Amino acid sequence: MTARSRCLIATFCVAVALFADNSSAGLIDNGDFGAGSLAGWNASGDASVQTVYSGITPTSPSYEALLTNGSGTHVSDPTVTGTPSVSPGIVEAQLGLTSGRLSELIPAPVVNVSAISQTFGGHTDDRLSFSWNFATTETVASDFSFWSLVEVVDVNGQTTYNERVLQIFENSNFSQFTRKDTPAKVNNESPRFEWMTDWQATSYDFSSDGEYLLGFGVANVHDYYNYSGLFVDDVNFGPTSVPEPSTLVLSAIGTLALTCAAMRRHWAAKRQARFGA
Ligand SMILES: [Ca+2]
Ligand SMILES: [Ca+2]
Repeated sequence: MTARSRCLIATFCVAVALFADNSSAGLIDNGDFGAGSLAGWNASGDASVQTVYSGITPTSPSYEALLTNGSGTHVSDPTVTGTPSVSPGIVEAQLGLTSGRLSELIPAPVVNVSAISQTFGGHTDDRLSFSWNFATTETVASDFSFWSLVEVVDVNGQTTYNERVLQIFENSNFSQFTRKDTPAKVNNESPRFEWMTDWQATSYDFSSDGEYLLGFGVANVHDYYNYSGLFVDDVNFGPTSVPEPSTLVLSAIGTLALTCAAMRRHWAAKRQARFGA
């Protein structure tokens, strides 16, 4: 093999390695909501993107998703967008969950829900990660926010949905997180929230390849009164261990240096053979 061939192969290998390390990143469409819309997501109910709301700013520029369980039927139950939240059955179908599953989760009767969802290809050993912030005005019922991950399997034209994750982030009793006073009425939005968990990070490592349906939602429990919201941002899917850019650069430089050294030896040998130097 000539030095030139080795050079070409080495360069190709470096290019493939660089590509492979990032090949599964970015499979979530508009995961940072940077499009300034819910493009790439299916939405039900009161779902929107915001630059700031109730003093809650995105974790990445320049937008965050906001879901509320408002239905617009009562003064304590407003919506942000004017589109009311929907019945739990609609969201359960959207997210590939069995009928009645959301009420089983709390457990208490869910009245209405808003949700966003997206289907993507999952890979073994890759990681899904995202940021969320549950905010509420509820003081009595256990309004809750949640996320779901369902594997979508097609067998002989028949689609089945296998629930992998259905997890409450937090409910309005704040069983996991301490209530925090929301920052002062920064923007005087209506509706605004009174308490929140602040931004939290969640991740999930995949153990099998497949098509997955990812969902985020917020639910009213027992009645329509006193709304809650779920902020979502930075939904990412990629390798669990991404090499540092500096590591990649050093690897590429090292490989190219070895190749160039081999080429120099090759040219020196040719010169020696031709001129006898
Ligand atoms: Ca963002
Ligand atoms: Ca409520």
